[in-house]
Amino acid sequence: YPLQSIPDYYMLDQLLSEEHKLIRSSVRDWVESFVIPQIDQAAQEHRDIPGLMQELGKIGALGPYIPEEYGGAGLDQIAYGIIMQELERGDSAVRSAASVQSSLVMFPIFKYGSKEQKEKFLPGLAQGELIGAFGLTEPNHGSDPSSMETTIRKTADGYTLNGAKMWITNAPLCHLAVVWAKDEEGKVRGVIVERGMEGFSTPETHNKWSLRASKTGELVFENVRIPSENILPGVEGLKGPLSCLNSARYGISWGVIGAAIDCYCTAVQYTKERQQFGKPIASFQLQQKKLAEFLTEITKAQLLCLQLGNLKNTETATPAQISMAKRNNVKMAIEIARESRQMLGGMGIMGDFPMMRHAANLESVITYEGTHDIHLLITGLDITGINAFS
Ligand code: TGC
Ligand code: FAD
Repeated sequence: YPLQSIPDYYMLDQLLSEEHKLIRSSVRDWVESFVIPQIDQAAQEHRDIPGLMQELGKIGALGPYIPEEYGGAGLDQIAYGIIMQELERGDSAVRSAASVQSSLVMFPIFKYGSKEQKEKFLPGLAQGELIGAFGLTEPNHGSDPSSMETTIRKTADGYTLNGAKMWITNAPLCHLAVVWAKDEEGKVRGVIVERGMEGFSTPETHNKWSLRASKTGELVFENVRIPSENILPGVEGLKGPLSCLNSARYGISWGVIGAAIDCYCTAVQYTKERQQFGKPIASFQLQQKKLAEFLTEITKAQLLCLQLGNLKNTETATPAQISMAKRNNVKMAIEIARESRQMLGGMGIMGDFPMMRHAANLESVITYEGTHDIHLLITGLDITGINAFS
């Protein structure tokens, strides 16, 4: 489909700066030239895209809102969101790579790290020369990270880390991982674990039917000796990892609009060209209903993100507002992916079209960064003041 057909039904461009539009067009061009030509094959072959992180670094997609002194681009939150949207129009795996690196690795090091940690890691992460991972989820504790079993214990000359993390994006590729573990007092601490530390391994998780162009794996710690300088000094407690999730969930809210746009634009073009019963299938009311609902939902999601971005820019967005946007927008995108796939008939299951890949990817997106149901319960808690989790 022509890029001019990407919808802006409510003329939201009027609310964007020239810089936002410039960033969007450069990331869009990069996705067209670098991601789209190879993404289907990478996903079919269940392998990552070679050199992806360095490429993301070159286009400024890693840590866009981290200040320039640490290698970031010093952009605002709306620019970050726009970048995520454009990347996920290509594939959720590409957005995942950028969101983990930006929100879950660079953000905690920038926000809670020492000056030395920032200087040591942030510039390499921003360039994509270093690949980071984020370890919160464990085999026995996903939605309930406060019950984590991974431990960090003080020793004579530093710390020892024991335990395991599961479902970790980029674990098999990472040079470092920001890992969350409990100390002797049961307080959650952030630890930077580096590749090569004895007792640290990262086995890959094979045979996924979702996010196939992204590497997922475990982080296993067997008496890993951690020097004191690798502990994040600026935060204690579950609010450390959960504050990183605020940033990543916000980015996902924007990102999935990109996946929905890719499905919508493909469906518009296909249904106008494909003829059945002597007419384009776009001329049938049932198909028009679907297209009209897709555009309505995409437009509503865009509005939600834009205002959430304004709130993020003034640091007034609440975690519950972010949960609402993540939950609403991922549901919107997964429904558009599934419905639009049907509109292509048999062709919809083929790799020549993006729907099946987006629909499968979005099964992970609706699960990670807090499941669909957990975000509903966060909203329920915000409304009632009553915690229904436990
Ligand atoms: P709770 O008692 O509510 O809170 C504990 C402490 O944390 C604070 N807090 C937050 N702080 C910042 N941001 C938030 N969103 C926060 N939510 C809570 C809270 O104020 C409290 O602070 P303090 O100072 O009083 O101690 O915690 P809880 O144990 O009841 O859990 C609440 C719940 C269920 C909402 C939370 O655990 C949760 O969000 N669970 C979902 C887990 C999750 O999202 N995991 C994601 C793993 S990372 C991932 O999926 C990456 S995929 C990336 C990719 O590939 O793109
Ligand atoms: P569970 O917590 O076991 O939940 C199973 C079901 O029970 C869900 O439907 C859930 O909604 C429901 N449920 C749980 N508790 C309640 C409740 N109180 N009330 C009602 N229903 C409930 N994690 C990381 O730390 N870092 C990463 O980089 C990362 N990347 C990921 C990449 C992929 C591809 C995937 C699939 C996951 C990734 N995750 C990562 C893990 C992800 O965050 C977890 O899978 C997610 O938080 C859910 O945890 P779980 O899988 O253990 O499911």
